[in-house]
Amino acid sequence: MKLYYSKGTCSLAVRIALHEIGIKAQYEAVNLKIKQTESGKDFLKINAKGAVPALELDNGEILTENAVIQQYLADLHHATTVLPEVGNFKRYRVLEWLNYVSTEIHKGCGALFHPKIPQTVKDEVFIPMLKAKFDYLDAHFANSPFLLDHFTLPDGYLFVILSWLPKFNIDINDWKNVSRYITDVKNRSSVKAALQEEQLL
Ligand SMILES: N[C@@H](CCC(=O)N[C@@H](CS)C(=O)NCC(=O)O)C(=O)O
Repeated sequence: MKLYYSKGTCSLAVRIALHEIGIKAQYEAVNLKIKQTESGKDFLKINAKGAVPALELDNGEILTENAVIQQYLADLHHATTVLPEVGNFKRYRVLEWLNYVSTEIHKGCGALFHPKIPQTVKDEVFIPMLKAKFDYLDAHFANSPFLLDHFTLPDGYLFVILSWLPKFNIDINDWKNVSRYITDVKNRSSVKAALQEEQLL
């Protein structure tokens, strides 16, 4: 299988999951601005949505959507530590967080990247909305080492999104428990390996 990725973007969450589960994969970088892969392919022919991550399976199928790719990988390899089996209620706790990270935290950052949204709107509307979510996470991490009681799929994903905060001049040290969580996740060997591969460490 091959992961189409772009350095430091949300596709890094899939790379972390691949390492955490222990799956060997190929990787091909995508230039998102021109929608071209490093081997010169038109990325829009691979994923018409133009976004990473996109996972190419050995049968040629392309699977997109971060939260779904991660579930597929865990299920395929029976990686029940990071995603419990169907029917186990703990699975739905993991999916509850995966959905929250995807729809609230990841997409909550979307407006901050938009070049046409004025900075004042970002400062007065979008950043406060995001900060309220960090308050929620901070309270959660006061009593929990990870999103759940051990590292599961959404932790790698949340870690990646939180790594973008300096770009928006948000200081994570304002949230002590989130800050501790980031350090703990960063120390995992799967996360270190993924960061090293993308030359982010
Ligand atoms: N719904 C997609 C969104 C993925 C996404 O937002 N990817 C960003 C990188 S973090 C991207 O490729 N943006 C380029 C674009 O959409 O043109 C998912 O959850 O995987």
